[in-house]
Amino acid sequence: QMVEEMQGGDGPSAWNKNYPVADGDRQSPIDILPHQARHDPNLGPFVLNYDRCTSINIANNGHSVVVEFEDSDDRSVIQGGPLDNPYRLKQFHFHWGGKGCHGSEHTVEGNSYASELHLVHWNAVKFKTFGEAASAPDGLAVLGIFLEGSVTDFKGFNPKCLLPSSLHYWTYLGSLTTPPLHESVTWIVVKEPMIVSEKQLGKFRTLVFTGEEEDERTRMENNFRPPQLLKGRTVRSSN
Ligand code: BO1
Ligand code: ZN
Repeated sequence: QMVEEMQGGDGPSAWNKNYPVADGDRQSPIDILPHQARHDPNLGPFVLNYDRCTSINIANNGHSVVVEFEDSDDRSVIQGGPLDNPYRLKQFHFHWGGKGCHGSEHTVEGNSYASELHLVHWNAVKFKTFGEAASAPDGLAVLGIFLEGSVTDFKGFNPKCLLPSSLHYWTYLGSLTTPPLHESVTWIVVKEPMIVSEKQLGKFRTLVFTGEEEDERTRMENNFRPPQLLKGRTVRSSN
């Protein structure tokens, strides 16, 4: 891909050099084929308890914009769905592209959305720290929400409507989508996208990469990994 050549070949296709698990058996993201997803009547709804959540800070971490949460107790958790116990909210961040229609990590039948929100949770029932959970097969649960850019008018738009009205989802066993790419994530990808304006997506694209020398001064865009091989995994559907 041209983007990578311009970034000096240290992008997703070069990650297997330092992180062999990049070619592993449960990597993320994936292309979701709805017709091949298995309907599982045992998959109940997932429940978000974010009522008393305490955000700590918001940062440009060099790769995305990240909001971190206090995670010393179980006050903000996701539970139910494919999960055996509550997972604590640690942070959320976004992936986006440089053009209207690309930017999500997961794709649906080969189609991208403009952006993807990741709410990252860890299994504090089984593990002592996020770091410990992050490399365990059942350590993390990431909730993925697609953001779709719209060309329609948004005057008088009530932000409450940004929550998708339906929380039906696909779920599969996968990985972190950036190094260290640990295969520790139960992915829960919500089917219905949220609508955001092009102006909001434009705000993302005003951010600037930091850290890697080649990335300096380049606008933060296309910070998504392309879909990886399914390698026999089953994607389950909540409805
Ligand atoms: S993602 O949701 O699969 N895109 C994803 C990818 C990488 C991380 C998290 C989520 N990385 C981890 C870092 C930790 C850091 C943690 C929380 O994020 O490996 O060092 O503490 O910010
Ligand atoms: Zn992510």
